Amino acid sequence: MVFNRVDSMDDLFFDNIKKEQIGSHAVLFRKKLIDQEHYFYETIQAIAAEIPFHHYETRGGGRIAAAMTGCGNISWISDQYKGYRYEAFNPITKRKWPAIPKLFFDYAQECAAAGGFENFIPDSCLINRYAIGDKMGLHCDKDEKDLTAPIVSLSFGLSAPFIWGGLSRTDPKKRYMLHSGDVVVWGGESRLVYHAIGAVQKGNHPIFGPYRYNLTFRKVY
Ligand code: MD3
Ligand code: FE
Repeated sequence: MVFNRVDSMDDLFFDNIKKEQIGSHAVLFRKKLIDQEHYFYETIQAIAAEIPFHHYETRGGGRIAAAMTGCGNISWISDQYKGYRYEAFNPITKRKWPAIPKLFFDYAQECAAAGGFENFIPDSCLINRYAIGDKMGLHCDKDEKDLTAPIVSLSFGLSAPFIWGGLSRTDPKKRYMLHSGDVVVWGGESRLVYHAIGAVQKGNHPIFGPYRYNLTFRKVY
């Protein structure tokens, strides 16, 4: 009998998708959505046609490198006066965000379940677009009312290092490269970990061009 060698008992092939346990309640699925790249590209562009990608400002006037749009009942915004928060109306167009497309919802729910969180009902999807060299500083996401729900993160296009620490800002960090089609699910004890994105790598992706896109599905209420 032949056994496949695995580097650790946490590295398994599940439905041919490599699954790495990167934290107590954080799992990374390599290339899980690689066959859906075209669908995600087209649908992101359709959402951006309604609510254009925008560079929000942090409180005090700093500029966030990633350009953002979103969908769902509420989505994430920020401005120099009140800082970041979730809002039902987009401040640029003064319109409601587009609904989460049915397939977005289904993929997010399927990914959450694969990560051990059944029946995930996201009400918000933040879409971040990074140009080459853009970063996102160390932070944790704690403004969602329901911290028992996981966050599902989908990456597309150019690659970037994902930096992931602990519950305290100064805890030691680990680094994982995230590539197009990779999915990460965070919940439980890993829900409030500090994380960051290092400089997006140079390149020109055949579908996504000179950008990295990240979608985070959240249950805010
Ligand atoms: C771990 N986005 O939008 S996704 C964010 O790639 C954000 O654009 C990064 O951090 C990006 O807030 C990283 C991975 C991620 C997202 C939310 C998390 C990891 C998380 C919330 C809790 C723990
Ligand atoms: Fe985050």
